[in-house]
Amino acid sequence: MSSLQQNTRETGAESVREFDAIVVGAGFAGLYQLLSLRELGLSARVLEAGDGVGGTWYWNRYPGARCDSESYYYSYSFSDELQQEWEWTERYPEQPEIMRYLNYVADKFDLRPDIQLETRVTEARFDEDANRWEIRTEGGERFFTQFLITAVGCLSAANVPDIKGLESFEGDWHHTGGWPHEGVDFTGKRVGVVGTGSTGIQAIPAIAEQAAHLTVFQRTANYSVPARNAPMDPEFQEEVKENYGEIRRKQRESINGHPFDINEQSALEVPEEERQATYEAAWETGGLQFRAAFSDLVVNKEANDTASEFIRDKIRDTVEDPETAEKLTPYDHPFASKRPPIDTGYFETFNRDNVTLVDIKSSPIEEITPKGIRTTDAEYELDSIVFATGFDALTGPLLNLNIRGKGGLSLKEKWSDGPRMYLGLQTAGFPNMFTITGPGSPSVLTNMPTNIEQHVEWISDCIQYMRERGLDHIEATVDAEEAWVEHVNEAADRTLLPLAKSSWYLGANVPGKPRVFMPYAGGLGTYIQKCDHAAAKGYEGFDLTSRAVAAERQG
Ligand code: N01
Repeated sequence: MSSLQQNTRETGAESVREFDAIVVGAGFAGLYQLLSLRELGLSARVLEAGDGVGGTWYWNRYPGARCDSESYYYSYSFSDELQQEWEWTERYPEQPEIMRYLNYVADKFDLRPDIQLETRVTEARFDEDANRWEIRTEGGERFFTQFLITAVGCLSAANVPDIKGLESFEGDWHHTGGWPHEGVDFTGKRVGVVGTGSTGIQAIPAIAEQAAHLTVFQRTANYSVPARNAPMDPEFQEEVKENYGEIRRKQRESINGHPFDINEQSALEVPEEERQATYEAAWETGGLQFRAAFSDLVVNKEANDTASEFIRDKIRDTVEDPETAEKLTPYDHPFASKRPPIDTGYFETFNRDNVTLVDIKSSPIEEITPKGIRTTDAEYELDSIVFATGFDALTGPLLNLNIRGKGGLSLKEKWSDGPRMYLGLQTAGFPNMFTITGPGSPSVLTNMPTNIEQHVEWISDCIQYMRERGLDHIEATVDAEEAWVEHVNEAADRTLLPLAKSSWYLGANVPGKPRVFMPYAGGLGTYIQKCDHAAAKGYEGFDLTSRAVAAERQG
């Protein structure tokens, strides 16, 4: 019998369900959190808006969607059996392969009975008297739970730009983060793609191959490094499996959750010839480890300039039309100060006869007309528009849950000047609520499954600690939160990341969003040590109490 059946009671027309823990979201985070809570003996339920598991990967099924971390480490490490038996087919897994993997995990660990699909959470409210959360869904269901764990992902609230006239467009339009499951056939169509972040850079080459004509509307030119995707070499896969212990250790001790080695030399301490040879070798290897070519590319502007200029030269060498090449060349931010995209034939795509680049920084979009997109320069007739315009990152998915904590304070009010969390795990005033990879944790600056696993295990250990001691209430203190927010800012300021003024790390892509650097840039290894240290000191920075004992003392 599943915990749903065990904990359901019907009250008139309404069904009210009680659980020890409710997890919102059935992606990498939600699936593992469910398993981990079950192992503690808690009754837990996952509420998921989609009609399948997969989270961000469930929604992002646009053409060309592929992971930018390598398959052998963009995966769970918690089960050696799982990592030994699963066979990856490519260096970077394509979206359908990740979906197969997550569905396999859901079946292998028999998670489905405790996952409720097509259930969108619309409200969560902390009831102080009862010391529990009440959760409401779009379908009118109510749930009560001691612990609320959000596993909603960092990049799951689509940012569809508010452009005048969109509703008048006679063709079809889609945001990449909510792609139709049946796919979209662009054969013979005139397609416009707005946005050249990681998503646009993946989608543009794939759409160009199908469409009659593709017009790319670029606001900010971006750096990109070739992915060099290839079928998985069976020998390499075997070697990885034999060495998983060491690979996972390296990931957890690393800066970004990737197991590759960072060159210990500064880009500035080697002669020009050697520096260029190092970049050439890294370019040939491809992938996110281009950042590891030298030790100081994300912390020293002068060192970074050498990498940025190397990539600019590659763009000029690749793109045949000098005017198009110039438009595609980024000058406004240092390489890797925004999440660096990796690509398969992105710059080469602009050499195709059926592709046009429109610079909407110099000629902004004025409106969408029934026939297409009109900029200050011209009207571009289109049959389809693809918005690869990113997400209301990190905070958006949490604020969409309409969460209210103590005293009825809403998370929206509390975060009106930007997110405030302690360790990215809890926010003061919202007891017994944990966030997996929340603002203030390394999250999007890392290989996500690594940070997710660490968070899930930390949360489960904390709940276990509380249960063993008869504690039922945990809340980050305001002092710990303040100190952590300050530390997050200092950590960002030690890097070049805040220099990218149009970055979604800063919330700059969403009009009206507070400009606050959201993820923790101090490195995953350091971050894990800080989380472990807090736990070892009896959850330092958190108030842990038993409500019954507290009430007795008061009475
Ligand atoms: O979103 P983005 P994304 N008018 O915000 C432009 C992860 N990811 O979906 O830079 C016109 O980076 C915007 O322009 P600007 C990865 O972490 C992972 O591409 O704001 N243009 C930009 O060009 C990534 O970083 C994988 O000036 C507008 C683009 O749209 C994150 O998701 C794959 C606009 C948005 O770029 C987000 O990437 C894909 C407007 N009103 C993504 N608003 C993997 O491989 C925005 N833009 C795992």
